[in-house]
Amino acid sequence: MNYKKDEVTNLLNTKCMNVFGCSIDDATEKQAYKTLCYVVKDLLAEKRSKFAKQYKEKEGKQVYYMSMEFLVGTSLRNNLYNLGMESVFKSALKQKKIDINSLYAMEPDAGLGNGGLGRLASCYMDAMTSLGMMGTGFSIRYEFGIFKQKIVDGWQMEFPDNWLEMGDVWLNRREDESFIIKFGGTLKEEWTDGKLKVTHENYQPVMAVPYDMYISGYDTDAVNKLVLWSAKSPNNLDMTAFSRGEYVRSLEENTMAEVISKILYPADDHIEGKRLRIKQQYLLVSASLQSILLKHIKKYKTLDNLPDKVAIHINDTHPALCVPELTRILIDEYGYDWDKAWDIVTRTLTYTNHTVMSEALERWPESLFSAELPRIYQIVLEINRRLVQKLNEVYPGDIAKIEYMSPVAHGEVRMANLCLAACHKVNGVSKLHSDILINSIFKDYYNIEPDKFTNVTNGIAYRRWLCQSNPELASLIKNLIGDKFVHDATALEGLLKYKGDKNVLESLQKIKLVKKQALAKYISHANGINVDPSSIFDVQIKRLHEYKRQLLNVLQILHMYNVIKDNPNADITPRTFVFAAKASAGYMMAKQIIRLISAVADLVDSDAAVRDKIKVVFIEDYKVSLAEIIIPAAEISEQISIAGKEASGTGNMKLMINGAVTLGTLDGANVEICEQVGKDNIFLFGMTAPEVEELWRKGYNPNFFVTPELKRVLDMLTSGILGTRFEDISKSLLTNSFGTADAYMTIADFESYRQAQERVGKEYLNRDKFTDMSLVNIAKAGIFSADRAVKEYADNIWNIKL
Ligand code: 26W
Repeated sequence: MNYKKDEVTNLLNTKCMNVFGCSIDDATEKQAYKTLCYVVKDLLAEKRSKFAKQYKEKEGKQVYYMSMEFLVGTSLRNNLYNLGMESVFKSALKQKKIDINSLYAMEPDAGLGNGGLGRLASCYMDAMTSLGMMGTGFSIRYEFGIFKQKIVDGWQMEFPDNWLEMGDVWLNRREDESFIIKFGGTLKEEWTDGKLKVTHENYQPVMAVPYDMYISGYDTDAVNKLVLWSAKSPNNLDMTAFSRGEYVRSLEENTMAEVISKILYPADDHIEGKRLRIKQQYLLVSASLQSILLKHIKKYKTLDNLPDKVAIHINDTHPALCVPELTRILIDEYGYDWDKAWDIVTRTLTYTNHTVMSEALERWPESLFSAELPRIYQIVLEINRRLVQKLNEVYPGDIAKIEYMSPVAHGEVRMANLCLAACHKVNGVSKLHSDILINSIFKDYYNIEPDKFTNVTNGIAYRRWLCQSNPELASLIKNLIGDKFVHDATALEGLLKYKGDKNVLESLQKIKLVKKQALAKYISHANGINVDPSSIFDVQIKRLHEYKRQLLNVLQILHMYNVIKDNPNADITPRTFVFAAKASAGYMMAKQIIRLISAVADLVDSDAAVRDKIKVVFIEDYKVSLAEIIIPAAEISEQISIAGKEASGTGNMKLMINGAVTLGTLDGANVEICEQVGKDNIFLFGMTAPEVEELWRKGYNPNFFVTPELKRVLDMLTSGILGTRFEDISKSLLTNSFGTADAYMTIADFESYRQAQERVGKEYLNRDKFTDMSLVNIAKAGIFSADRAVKEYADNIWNIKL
């Protein structure tokens, strides 16, 4: 958009006057921040209305992306950047003596997600918009997003994230577009004219009120919407109770309804079979589908062509209720018969799987499911009945297999099987992950319908992660190869011709140093620790989970500690180990590992012989905006999950494009990172996925893999670090009474990891060679752009022409 400085100043003044009754000169900082956001929102609204009009005339196919999570992070800088208006706003504000950076700093992260899955959804909204697609995200307006984390004496403490106070500036409430969602109740069945009619009675109605958030894209006419549903009681007060003087009881029902959208479930990678969670899922699904179908009917007067005009995407199984709910609406509300309804359902829905961890595959007890969603339950049973009938023809008599594939079995409703039964396309999120899906957990479905399955390797909104978070690097790249890469990330390959170019390597080193200094400043402020910007910055930043093996990292640090203690002159390249990770609140082992990291941080710091060589920092409250500070400063990207468990990873891609070299296993997208950069530009270690499988088959006893160095480290856990013992951890690694010790093979991979870390230390000493590796990583990161990923979804999954 083309605005001059004075016009921007006018917009700011008028808005400030309208909302706060003062000019921008007299506004408080908070008022200035809100004014700026409102002005940007208005610009987006204007663009949106043009885009929507254009689109309406075209009658193209559109995507609805259903996800319980969107980890949006901050929007202000992103929107200004995307509109190409950052500098004009900056100078307009500067004239008013307002530093735009201090306004940026006031924006809370919209933390409406846990980790990888939620952030991916946000990156894809950005890419859809940048590609000019009509794509709408649907989720929940959690009043409290992912909790705030503080570390107190090594323990994680959780605090509520009241993001709406400053974050609601981006939301537009649309009360008039609300829908009623029905929970509980009973079903009445009647035969009329030879047709069975089911009526849902005595249900508790909850109103779903949408809040729209505009999503901008880079250099595009498109503006998309993220629609966040909020639960509201349909009747404000129970007047009978109120008139009897029972004020509190009259409010009770409101509170019960409104609690549905209060809080994001903070569990990543494990299910909690909670009633409230299924209500959240149904609220999202039912409200979104009602809204999609109403719009469609208004436009086309029929739902027969729904699959030609609409793709509805199920982001992991959390919105899997789309399957029975869409069926229900078509049958109960629009009068379709089963076969026709099912045909529409299957041709409209698609599904992405994001994890193979069995504890994360959603299952609901039938009793809870049927009590909360009686009509939906009935439909699920019918889907199941028809499927089992079909499977009996394909696998006659193979009861075990049919049971394994069934959406309903053993007293549970299994959401992944529901998606597999109904969706016409199913994908994994990296080559390795998609292979594992078809060769193992979804094998039986693959055997009947191989064409249903595909892969789309994840991608990132690299303009946020490179151009916005690391403008210094982006501008160097522009000087070297021009700005084509801002539209087309594969143009980064142009950098390869600067391999070995002394000047370029020096510039890269200078920029890295600047970003390391910035992170050092943050750490000194947040942790009160001074870290040395000339040491290697080695980072592991992601949710805390045993399979991601933060523990492997700490054990190796303890080993380094021992080496230095034995020989203070040992040849160790100074290193700063940075961790940032939230543990799900009830995950005790994860919390113990955080404690261990903190204890090791204290241990190395307390020792004069060690502290100049290694530093360990745990930065609290990991979130999108913090990642934007850490990632540009990183030199080593720790991607050390046990092979076969990390579906893809996306932090690995963000770190790569900022020049960090991966130290990792051949897991998830690391495999493809390795393919891109070649074995010389990545530090690989550990067992491969088939080797892991083979070791489980043979029987794994970690005790056979304990080297003397590792034994010494494990003994430290047992005897205590600065007085704290970590026996839970060492026991979980070694006590093999039921063959369950070390479920993530930390011990089996330790020696290989130790050696890889030794290589890192040595290779870093040749700075130019290391920087060359870094350059190759940046140059080869283009393929991991979300633009590429979304194009593949459009081509292979949604059947949308761009
Ligand atoms: C129901 C509890 C629950 C909550 C979240 C189960 C599972 C999840 C997600 C599937 C976990 C998740 O975020 N998975 C991550 O998805 C990323 C995007 O595809 C991948 O890059 C990560 O490898 C994967 O762990």
